[in-house]
Amino acid sequence: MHRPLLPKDQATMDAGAKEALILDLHAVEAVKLGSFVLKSGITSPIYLDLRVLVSHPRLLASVASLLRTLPPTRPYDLLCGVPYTALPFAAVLSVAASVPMLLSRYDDKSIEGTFTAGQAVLIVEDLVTSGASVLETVGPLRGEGLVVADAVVVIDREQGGRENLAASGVTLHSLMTLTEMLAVLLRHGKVSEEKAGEVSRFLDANRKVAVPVKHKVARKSFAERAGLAIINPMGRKLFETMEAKQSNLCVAADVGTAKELLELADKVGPEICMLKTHVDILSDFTPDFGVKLRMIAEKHSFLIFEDRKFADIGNTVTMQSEGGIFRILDWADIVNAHIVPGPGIVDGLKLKGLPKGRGLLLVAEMSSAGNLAYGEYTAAAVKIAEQHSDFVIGFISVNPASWSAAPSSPAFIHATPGVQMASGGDAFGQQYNTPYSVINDRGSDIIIVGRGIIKASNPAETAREYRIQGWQAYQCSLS
Ligand code: 5BU
Repeated sequence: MHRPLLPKDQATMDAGAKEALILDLHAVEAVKLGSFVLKSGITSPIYLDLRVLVSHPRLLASVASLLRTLPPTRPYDLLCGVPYTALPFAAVLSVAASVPMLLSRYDDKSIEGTFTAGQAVLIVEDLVTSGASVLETVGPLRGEGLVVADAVVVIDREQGGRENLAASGVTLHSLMTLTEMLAVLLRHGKVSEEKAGEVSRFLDANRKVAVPVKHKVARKSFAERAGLAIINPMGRKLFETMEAKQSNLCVAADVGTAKELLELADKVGPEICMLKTHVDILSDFTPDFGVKLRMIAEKHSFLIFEDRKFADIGNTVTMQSEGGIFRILDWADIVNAHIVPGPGIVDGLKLKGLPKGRGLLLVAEMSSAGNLAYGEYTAAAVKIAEQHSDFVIGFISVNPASWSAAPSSPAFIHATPGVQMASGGDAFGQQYNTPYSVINDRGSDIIIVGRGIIKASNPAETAREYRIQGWQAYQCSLS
C-alpha cells in the first residue's frame, strides 16, 4: 500500500510555481475581494472560489500536480475529494498518480467505489476555514473502517481548520496559506495596501473559527430522551429502564435450549436493559417459554427483544408475529424487521403489536461484512420510522453518527450488534467493534453482545464488565 506521491527531495513546492499559481488564480477570478458570508458563518473581506477552475483545464492540471507534491504523514491507498469543488482536483490527481478514488456523496454521506476496511484514504480539498467540510467527509469514511490521517488542500485560510482537524486526528497539508497568497498579490500590485491590511486584520480577528455545532454529535441523556418518546410507550420504557439500571447492555442469548436461555436470563438479568432472543433456535421450546421468560424479565426489569427480523409483506408478518408455535407477540416486548418489503411490513406488525403496547426496531444497518444496508437504504429506514413513530422505537444500526445527512430523531433508540471487548470478527463475516467505539464514536445507544458474554466462563461477571464499559462510554459521549 506504500504509495508516496513523489520522492522526498521533490516534496517541497517550488516558490516560483506557487507564485504563478496565485497569479493565475487571481486572473481567473478565483480570488474575490468585497464582503462575503462564509459557510462557517463569519463575514470575510476575501472570498476564494476555486469552482471556476473547471473552466481552465491547464490550471486544474497544475493544481493537481502541485497537490501531488505535498507529502502525507502516512502512505495511502485511496483518494477522496470533499464535494463538490475538490472533486475534479481529486479526479485529476487520481488519474495522474494512478491511485483509485472514492466518491463521498454529499446528500446521504454514502460512499461509492471499491475499498476494504483498514485502507488509508487521503482527503483532497480546495480550501479549509474551520475544517467542517473535511470532517463531514472523514466521518463516513472512518465509519466504514477506513483510515484517514491526512488531508491535502490548496489554500489554508489559517482560521483554525488546521487545529480543528488535528484534534480529529487529521493532519492538514496546504499548498499555500491565505497570508502567502495575499503577499504575492500585493507584490504584483493585484491588491491595494489598504485591502491587504483589511484582510490581515480580518485574519488576526478570526484565527479560531470553531466547527459549527451541527457538525458535532449533540447527545441528550437517556432520561431526556425518555421524555421525547411521548407517543411511544415502549420506547419510553426502554429509555427509563436504561437510566434506572444504568445499563445500555443487551445480551444476545444465542443458546440452543430454552432451559439454558432461562438460566442465562436469570444470571445476566441484573446487568441488562434488554435480552435478545432467537426463539427459533431453541430445540426444547414449549408454549410456556414466554410466560417463564416474562417472569424473569419482570424480576430483573429488562425488556425482551425477539430478533425475528421479519421480512415479508404486511399480511404475512401479521400472522407470523401473532400465530404459529412461537406466538411471539404474546411474550416479546420488541421485535425487529427489515424494510426490504417497504412500509407495509410496519403496518402489518403494527396491526397486532400496537394494541398490545409492543415496539419495533427497523434494521437500518447490519454488522456483517458486505451487507447491503447502507446509504439510501438506511435513509429509507429513517423515513419509514418517522412515518410510524408511534410503533417504531428505533433502529438496529452500526454507525448512526455517520447519518449526518438524515439524522434520526433523539426519540429513536439505536441498538448495535457486533460488539466485543476487542475489535475483530468471526469466520462468517461478523464484525466486532468495542463498546467505546460503538457508543462514543459511532453514536449508538445500546450494545448487543452475544458470544462475548455467553461463551465466557462467568457470563454474569462478564455481563457486568460489558455493562460498565457501555455505561462509561455513554457518560463520556454526553460530556
Ligand atoms: P455475537 O455473538 O455478539 O456475534 O452475536 C450477535 C447477535 O446479534 C446475533 O444474535 C445476531 O443474530 C445478531 N445480529 C448481528 O449480529 N448483526 C446484525 O446486523 C443483526 C443482528 Br440485525
